[in-house]
Amino acid sequence: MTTKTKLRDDILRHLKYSLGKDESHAQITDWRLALSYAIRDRIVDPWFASTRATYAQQGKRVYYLSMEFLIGRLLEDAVVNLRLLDETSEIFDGLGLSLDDVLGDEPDAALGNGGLGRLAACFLESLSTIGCPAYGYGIRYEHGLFKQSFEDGRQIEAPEDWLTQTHAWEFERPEASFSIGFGGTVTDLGGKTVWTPDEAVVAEAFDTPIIGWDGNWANTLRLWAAVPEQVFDLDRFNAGDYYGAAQPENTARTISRVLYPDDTTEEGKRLRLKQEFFFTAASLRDILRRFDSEYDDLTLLPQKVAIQLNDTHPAIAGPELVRLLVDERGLALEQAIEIARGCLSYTNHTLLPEALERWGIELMSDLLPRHMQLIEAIDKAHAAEHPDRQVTMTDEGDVLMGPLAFAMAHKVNGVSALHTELMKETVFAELHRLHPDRIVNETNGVTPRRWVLSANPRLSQLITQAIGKGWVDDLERLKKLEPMADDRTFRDAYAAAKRANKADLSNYLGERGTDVDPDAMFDVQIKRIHEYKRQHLNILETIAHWLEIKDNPNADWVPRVKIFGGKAAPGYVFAKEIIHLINAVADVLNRDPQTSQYLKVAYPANYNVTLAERLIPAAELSEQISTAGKEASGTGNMKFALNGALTIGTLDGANVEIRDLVGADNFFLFGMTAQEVVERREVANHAQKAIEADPRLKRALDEIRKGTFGDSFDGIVGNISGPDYFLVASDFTDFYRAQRDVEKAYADQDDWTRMAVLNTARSGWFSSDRTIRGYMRDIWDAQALVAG
Ligand code: F58
Repeated sequence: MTTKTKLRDDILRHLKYSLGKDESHAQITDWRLALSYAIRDRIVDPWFASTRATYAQQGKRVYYLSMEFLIGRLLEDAVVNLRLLDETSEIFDGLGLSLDDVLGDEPDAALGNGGLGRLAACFLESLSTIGCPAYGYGIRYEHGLFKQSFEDGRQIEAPEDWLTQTHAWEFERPEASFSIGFGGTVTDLGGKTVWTPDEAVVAEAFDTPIIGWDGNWANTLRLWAAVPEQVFDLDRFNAGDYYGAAQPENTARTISRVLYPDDTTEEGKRLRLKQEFFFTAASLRDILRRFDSEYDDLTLLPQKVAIQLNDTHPAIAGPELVRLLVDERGLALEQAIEIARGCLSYTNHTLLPEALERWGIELMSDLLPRHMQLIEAIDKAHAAEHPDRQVTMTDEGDVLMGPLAFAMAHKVNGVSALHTELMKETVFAELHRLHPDRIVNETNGVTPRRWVLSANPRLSQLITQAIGKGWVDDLERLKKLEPMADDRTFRDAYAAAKRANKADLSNYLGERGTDVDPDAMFDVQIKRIHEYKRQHLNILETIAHWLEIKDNPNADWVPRVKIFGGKAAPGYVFAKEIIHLINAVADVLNRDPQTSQYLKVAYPANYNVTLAERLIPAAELSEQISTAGKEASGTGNMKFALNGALTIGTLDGANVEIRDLVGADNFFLFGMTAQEVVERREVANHAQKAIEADPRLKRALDEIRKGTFGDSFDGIVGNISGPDYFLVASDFTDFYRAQRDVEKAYADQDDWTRMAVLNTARSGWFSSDRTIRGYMRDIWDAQALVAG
């Protein structure tokens, strides 16, 4: 039987026997689930083989602890990695259905906010592609990141409900469950410390296999759901208290109910800390259980177990692992700290002071009394080792999770070269002085399977025709495309692929109410809405440019579509005002008969992984315009460069490395450096000075102020003209200049394509396979295995 016939039979069998549907009654969701089960069946054997190989070879396991895994849709990924895309597509053609419709039916699993969560998802896929034995550990949120819509241009949030549909990929593991305690008291029983929590919930495991490229290896994403210890209080129910009877269930389930949309809100701090401890504690117990099944010497732990903390959200792992080793296994404190540190390492993703986690000592002592004691003990041990130290793990009534994570990790990494250097100079300056070998850099990467091969089939086909298929798991082979930048035929084919992607996107945007010309330049800024990412700089420049066109509507302007995508944290008022402004500007510009042929603004709602997969292949200009020193790395910037968009950007995060690799001539640089940013802030009235020096900027601000866009947007205008911490005004003039350089370059379409080809050819280093190999070598000391 051919691969295709067998797959077709399996799909039909699942439709009938797993879903209880016949072909004539099957809905698109039934087909999608039938395909998912048939594909999942093909993952199980390599999955088991991977586990067997790990046990047989006693390999070191990597555990990636993350509050977020922004995995998006999984079906296409699995089909592509099993190399079954053509067969699957033919099968559905034969059934009179479109595979795109079937794949498009899958909910986008948004168990993350942005870059940090998406990075974790790319890492899981790369770990499997490489064959590094690994588990991802996180929370099985019932509701992922909120759904965004716009009403009168303003963001409206609605709950996300991906789990209301059958989630085809997971296996429930009721046998793998742990009771996780909170609160209570700590007592000393004859020299033995005993923590007696006064509340407990059960962490129940759900496993999703993640298959690597070519289907050779699969790792597990294990997500914990919170369930009550006692499902139901029968006594209360019988006494007529029906609501109260369900209370234990409600209280427990709250812990895994929602993903925190950000940390800008004060409320729910206690719940957030509970979530962090819940999944961290369950994961550590699971890790030790697995270790115990193979080894009986705890000193081997650092040789066999690497635990990566994705930001400080799981940083309670330090004290919790020490607690497990001291209180439950009887190790001495010093030895426990040493073993824990040998296993743990920590990735920092931000230098923004407001995003560095701190927990009130009162809250910590109340919720995790034993851990608070151990944090103090860890702090004391650190002080004893370094008597001259200033840094402490607590400050002004708070526990500082950054220093705690640092102290309990054998390696601490930043996510781009610049960010890592700034970590050493700023937030971790003193800890770096005390531990000069601890901080290392691992520049982020993205998986080429999702972000090129699946998302951009036209480009992928062209690349494969030109250099063979090997690039998919050896992305630096894209270098071989470099000479083709000078080959007219190749450039034409490359430009045709981009044009077709743009046509697809313009249909998509048209169906959502914004008609755009597929021959205009597609200029894209997609990411969370944040002041430091400066979407307001971008829209301000758009207004200034619009006014310029209006002054001279018959000139030869380069047509452009400004595309925005992104969500604002529900409690982040300023970011929401930015969204409102962008939509208000879109409203005016798109209807302006004088200018709309040259300049349009599109802001499709509910930006998510799936929408990114649509936008990036069609983009020609990638906006990476954060205030220098603020964006730790960025990963969208890498996806754009690989897909042949040219970057307009500041020297921030990984932009620096992108520019170094693609070449300064193929990158539109503007703005102050991180150092200049710091100096500029010291200049009195810097914003006013910048505004006075640039009539275009002044005019754009006046235009907003006078109500052209409906509202006067006092918050934004007032901020840019006043404190302007993120230096929108001071970077405006150079940004405007760089945008005009972009237009000049775009006017020569053929040369633009040449630069785009060079961007693709020179960005192979940004594969997350390279990043993961870096972690394996520098941090985990882990080896890839081969499944038998
Ligand atoms: C991002 N952080 C960085 N945090 O901003 C970005 O530069 C980097 O490329 C990426 O991590 C991966 O290293 C980020 O996404 C969050 O989403 C926080 C999660 C917890 C709540 C606050 C936001």
